[in-house]
Amino acid sequence: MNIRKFAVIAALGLCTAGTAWAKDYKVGQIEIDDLWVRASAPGQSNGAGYMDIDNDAKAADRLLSVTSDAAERVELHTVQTENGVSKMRQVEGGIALPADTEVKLSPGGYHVMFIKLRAPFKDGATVPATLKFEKAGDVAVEFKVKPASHNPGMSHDHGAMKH
Ligand SMILES: [Cu+2]
Repeated sequence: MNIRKFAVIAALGLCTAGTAWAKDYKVGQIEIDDLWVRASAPGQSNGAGYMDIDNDAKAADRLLSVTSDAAERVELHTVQTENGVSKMRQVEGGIALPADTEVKLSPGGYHVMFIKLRAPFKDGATVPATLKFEKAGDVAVEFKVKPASHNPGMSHDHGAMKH
């Protein structure tokens, strides 16, 4: 095993360990796991949040919105690539959650956009928020702030994208 390969495996191991501490949430038949945001870089005024949403119900649901006192405004975004350029777009009408399906919000795809942070996200802190589902209702959650280097298997650098 060469050193680079070992480093990658070690990094993956750390991410897995982080996931194991994550608090899980449940509202109705919806389970939310591994909520995280990346620690803010100096001068960064926005932050992206990620999570896994598992809809165990036999009917589709929808993540309508996220609210949080940590930012002036919170939006649901997705990333679209046009002519080789990745751009973020607000998701109209929320994120669809098909029956019996897990939807992942992850770097390079769906994410929760915290706009104009009231204070920078600090490594190790938590960010309280409320998720609003169309059928399952509201649930209070906490996003865990992970180090700026945290990048679960994606080469896509969200932080470099323009709003
Ligand atoms: Cu965004």
